[in-house]
Amino acid sequence: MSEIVHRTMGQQSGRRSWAEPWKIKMVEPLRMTRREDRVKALADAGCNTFLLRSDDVYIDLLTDSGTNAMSDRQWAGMMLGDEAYAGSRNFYHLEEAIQTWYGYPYVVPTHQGRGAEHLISRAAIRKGQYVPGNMYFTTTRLHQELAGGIFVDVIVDAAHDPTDLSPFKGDVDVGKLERLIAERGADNIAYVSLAATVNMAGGQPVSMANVKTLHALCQRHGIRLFLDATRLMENAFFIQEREGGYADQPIAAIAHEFCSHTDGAWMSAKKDALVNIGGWLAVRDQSLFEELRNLVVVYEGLHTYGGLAGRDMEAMAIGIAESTQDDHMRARIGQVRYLAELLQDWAVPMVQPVGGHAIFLDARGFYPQLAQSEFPAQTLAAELYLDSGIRSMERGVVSAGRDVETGDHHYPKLELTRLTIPRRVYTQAHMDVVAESVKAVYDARAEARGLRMVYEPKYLRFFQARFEPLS
Ligand code: P70
Repeated sequence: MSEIVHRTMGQQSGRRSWAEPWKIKMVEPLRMTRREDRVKALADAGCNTFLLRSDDVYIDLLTDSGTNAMSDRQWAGMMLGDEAYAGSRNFYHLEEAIQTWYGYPYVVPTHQGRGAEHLISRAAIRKGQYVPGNMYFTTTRLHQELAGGIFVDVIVDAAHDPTDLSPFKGDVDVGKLERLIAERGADNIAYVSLAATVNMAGGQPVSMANVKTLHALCQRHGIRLFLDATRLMENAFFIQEREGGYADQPIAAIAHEFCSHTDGAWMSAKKDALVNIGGWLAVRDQSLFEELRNLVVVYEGLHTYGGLAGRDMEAMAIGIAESTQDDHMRARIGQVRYLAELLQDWAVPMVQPVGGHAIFLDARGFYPQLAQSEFPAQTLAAELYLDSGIRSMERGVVSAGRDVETGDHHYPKLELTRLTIPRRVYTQAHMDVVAESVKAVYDARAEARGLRMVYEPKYLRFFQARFEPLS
């Protein structure tokens, strides 16, 4: 971890060019569709991109979750799966990878992120306790609420403003957290739930200074600080780029230091860790670990596989190490920025600064004529699909769900449509196609009419809700 930051061929010679640090060994054909097919597919899907068949999608930017291309080393690791029910050697590789790169001593594998969220929420929340966090995430908040917790958003105000250019819009507003502690009492705070980066804010990072301050504050009050490390390596890239004193430190060292200021973490390994399935939970406290290890056998599987195959754990262990490489991360975030720059040239409204995993289009900026109850971001996702078969995801009022007390919609300030970039999957030419399609939809913005919801499931409604166009 002490190696110096790796320079690209272009940087070594003072040139501007750079390229992906890999070449392609296997390809998967894409399917083109015609507009009339897309009209039908979208109607069958109730205008919800989660309900489309992937065969009807051309470029799939629904999510960066589980959609990564694995490396040759990861595929080789898949062949080394030790599918023993208990004590698989792949679990010990995974445990060692998490101890090495994240620095937590006690590890529990889970089938994916929400499996880990379920366990930590059950183990660490008493009914009626508050759970402050830097903006909600859908599954995180749901598990906190199902465990009897009350989520409180303590992110900086800048995070709610898509035009604010602050470099660390994922930071917790320490004043907000202090006020919550003073009002409710430290004993009524279950833990602080810190995500790095912050998905719903647009993939915005948390600074090292902020996590240090939070840790000191939490320690003074005897409150634990748990990290959602789903995209922590991306967060570390932003610290290297933007925070004083970190420019010459490798991402691996920055991420490790970040974790050292927390009491534990969970991860959806389907993102940073470059696999198609997997997750984990890791803590420093032995008695909490014992409780989590006990719970995992009830809900996920034995504590040495947690719902995963041995081969999945091996691929994850290798993927974690690959995710810490500076040249990998530069290319990953470089591709997101390439797309952003094309769109900025056309003044397409989006969250600024651009985050790590996606472009978040500002649907209010596209469709000022639509009320938030007419689902502008869902409308934009539908229009993009109709234009070119590109699949994106709503991150606005539909995702925010309803207030558990009043039953009303939550009306989030951010009404966004996410173009999420899978890791190592698409090329620069695909990004050109996406940019032109977004521009075409932006140019036709005055014609959009909005949607009404005709079916709404009880939990995480955005996954399965159905809509019809307003005429
Ligand atoms: C996405 C995915 C998953 C996720 C996350 C953070 C910061 C936990 C999880 C849960 C998948 C998704 C999930 C809910 C709604 C839409 C999409 N994010 N923490 O696409 O992990 O999915 O493995 O259970 O981003 O952003 P998992």
